[in-house]
Amino acid sequence: MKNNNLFAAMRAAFPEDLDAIAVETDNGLYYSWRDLERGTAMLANLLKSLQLPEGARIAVQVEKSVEAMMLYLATLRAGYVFLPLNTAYQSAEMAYFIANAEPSVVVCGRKNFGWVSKIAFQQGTYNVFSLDDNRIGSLLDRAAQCSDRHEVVPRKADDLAAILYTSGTTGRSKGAMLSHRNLADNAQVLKDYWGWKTGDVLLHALPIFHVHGLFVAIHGALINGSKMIWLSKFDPKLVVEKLPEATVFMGVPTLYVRLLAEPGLTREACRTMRLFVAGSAPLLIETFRAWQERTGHTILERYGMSETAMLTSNPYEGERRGGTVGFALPGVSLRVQGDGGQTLPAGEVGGIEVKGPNVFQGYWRMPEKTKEEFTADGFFKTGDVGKIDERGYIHIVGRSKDLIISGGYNVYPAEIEGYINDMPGVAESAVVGVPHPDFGEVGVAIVIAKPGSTLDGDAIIAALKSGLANFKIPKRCFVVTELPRNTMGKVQKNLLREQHKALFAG
Ligand code: MLC
Ligand code: AMP
Repeated sequence: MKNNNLFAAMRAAFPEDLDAIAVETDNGLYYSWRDLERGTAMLANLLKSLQLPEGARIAVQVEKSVEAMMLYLATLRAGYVFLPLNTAYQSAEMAYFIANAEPSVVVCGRKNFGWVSKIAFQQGTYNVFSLDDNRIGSLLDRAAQCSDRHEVVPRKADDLAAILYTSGTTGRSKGAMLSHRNLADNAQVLKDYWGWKTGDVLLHALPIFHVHGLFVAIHGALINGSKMIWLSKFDPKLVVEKLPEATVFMGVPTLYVRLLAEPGLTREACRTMRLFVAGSAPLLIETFRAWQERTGHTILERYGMSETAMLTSNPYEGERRGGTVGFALPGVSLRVQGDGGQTLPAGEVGGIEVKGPNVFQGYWRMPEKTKEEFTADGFFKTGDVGKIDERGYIHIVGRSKDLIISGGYNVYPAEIEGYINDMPGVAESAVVGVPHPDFGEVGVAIVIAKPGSTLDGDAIIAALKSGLANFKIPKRCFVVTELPRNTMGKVQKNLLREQHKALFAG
């Protein structure tokens, strides 16, 4: 019987010459395909030696490194479920994820080992390892003692490969469960759709705890047996310097905005490039055009989610239209629904719903929530609002979910409002997203004090910083006496957005 383990699909694409370079890092390290084979085998054997239960979750909050990527691949290889966590998450956020996912193994940076292991132990997770981005940590110490030979564990197509937490509209994060089939199918579809070919080199500059950097980028390169130039962090100067050695680059819109500010970004610097991909947030038409003018390349914008991996893409051959996310990928059914549940014709705006082999298995231990998000005929409600134009291109025009996407990271106002409302002296708050030249959109908080209390916006921001991941912190906080409301008493966030839309203009 076929082994549907996603790792097996990637391993099968390794080039014949295992001594060829698979990954080259910005700190001068070279990893061959054999290194990836051996490293993932040793880490998989370490996981195996822990005698974890079937379906065990491996929760990982570490800085970006090739070893961190190998830990992901080893988790697949060993048949367990990978749970990546943003390095910006602080203790309350980590405590929630660990309590909710009940991982059997937790891996964190050495400087966080004290508090992370305490949270893990309190939840009954005793396998806690450390891993830094310089190949130091107990994880590698232990793996070094393991065999470098390992048989890829057989997985069924629907077995879980990863759980990605995405915040919920109520403020509680939900774990999107992705299977080996979900990820393998999407990787294969993108390989064909984006014309990956022999000799491609991916310049990898994204974080590896979300769909874009972890799945779209890494799977893209590995399932094509392509080399990666691995940047530990996005640095626009370094990207420009490395572009002439690469053929493919992927980024959230903020990366493109920052690259355009580099004088070194020229047609000459992009001479070897074949493909620039953008996604995770709307790419402004000005950025799309400026890129075309400066580099001669047309950015290919695509659209996806943690729950579904990639859903749509502009064509590789054919016209890439700025301001659109292209067409549904092969195998994906996409429709735009009206309020009455009817499918809308071209040009009309409604809720985007999708179905396909890439759509997730549901939210971890939230069957009710899962049910709510699917229609009776099996379509997933994305919470994005859009339309299909007369030429079939899909446009995303808004979101029905109350969500801010800042620099490609999702921020749920409900979560931030919950924190602010719990502060002494706060009666109520509203967090809205406003345009920002660098991050696309950023959060702004508007707060009302309780009668008799005096509040200070800067102090509220400072207090939030001690509890929440930094990218979630509103960039400004205003204390006001009332919030605009409709006749039902609901806060009119659209008016707040309108009122503050020019805060960061220019
Ligand atoms: C950093 N900061 C942000 C921020 N990132 N603020 C708002 N939004 C963000 N995204 C703030 C920090 O809080 C800090 O503020 C200051 O900027 C400097 O922090 P930093 O860590 O040094 O920032 P920097 O390295 O410049 O990071 C910016 C960035 C990063 C754009 C490189 O945000 C990034 O890598 N974004 C990519 C996210 C991503 O991969 N998304 C894919 C999701 S997958 P202070 O006040 O503390 O100084 C998905 C599905 C799909 O959505 O379709 O792909
Ligand atoms: P996440 O939950 O982090 O996976 O974020 C998924 C969300 O990002 C989607 O539901 C969209 O709202 C948004 N998104 C992803 N790609 C695009 C894009 N190209 N244009 C507009 N929004 C996008």
